[in-house]
Amino acid sequence: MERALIILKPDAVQRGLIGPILSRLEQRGLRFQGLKLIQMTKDMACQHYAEHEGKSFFSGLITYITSAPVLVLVVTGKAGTVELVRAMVGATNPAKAAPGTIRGDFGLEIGRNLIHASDSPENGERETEIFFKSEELIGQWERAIHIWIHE
Ligand code: IDP
Ligand code: MG
Repeated sequence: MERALIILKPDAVQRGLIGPILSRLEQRGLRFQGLKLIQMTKDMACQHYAEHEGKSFFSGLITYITSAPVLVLVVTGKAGTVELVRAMVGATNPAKAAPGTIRGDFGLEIGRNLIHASDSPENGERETEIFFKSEELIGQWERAIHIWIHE
């Protein structure tokens, strides 16, 4: 089992793109384990983006991600789920992201790239713990259409 932490960033929420982006994830067949709208605190943002501390874009990134509500969600699935979600999200810079990806279809600039997705199963676990208490995550459940998505 793998977990990916996904964030629909302030620009996605403000632009009314929660529905279209969640639809893509649902239609692909992914299973949501937890989902909520939050106002990210500076502490949460710094913890989440700790690896980027000291980079030129860091302070702008923290301002951006805390500037309006975000939707945080956890997607679970078999091995490879994290990589699959990253492929759906597309390259960091939307200007270079392939058409058909979320960033490639909805964005234009790196500083407004709409969505975050964990880049490894380890980060999926680490990032999930920043935003969700264990009781906020649904345990074992299967979508009714599971057998029509999985062999
Ligand atoms: P990722 O979100 O595709 O994993 P990272 O390199 O981990 O990309 O960067 C984290 C986030 O920091 C990006 O999604 C983007 O919001 C922001 N970011 C990265 N590079 C730049 C930049 O050069 N200018 C402005 N923002 C940036
Ligand atoms: Mg990253």
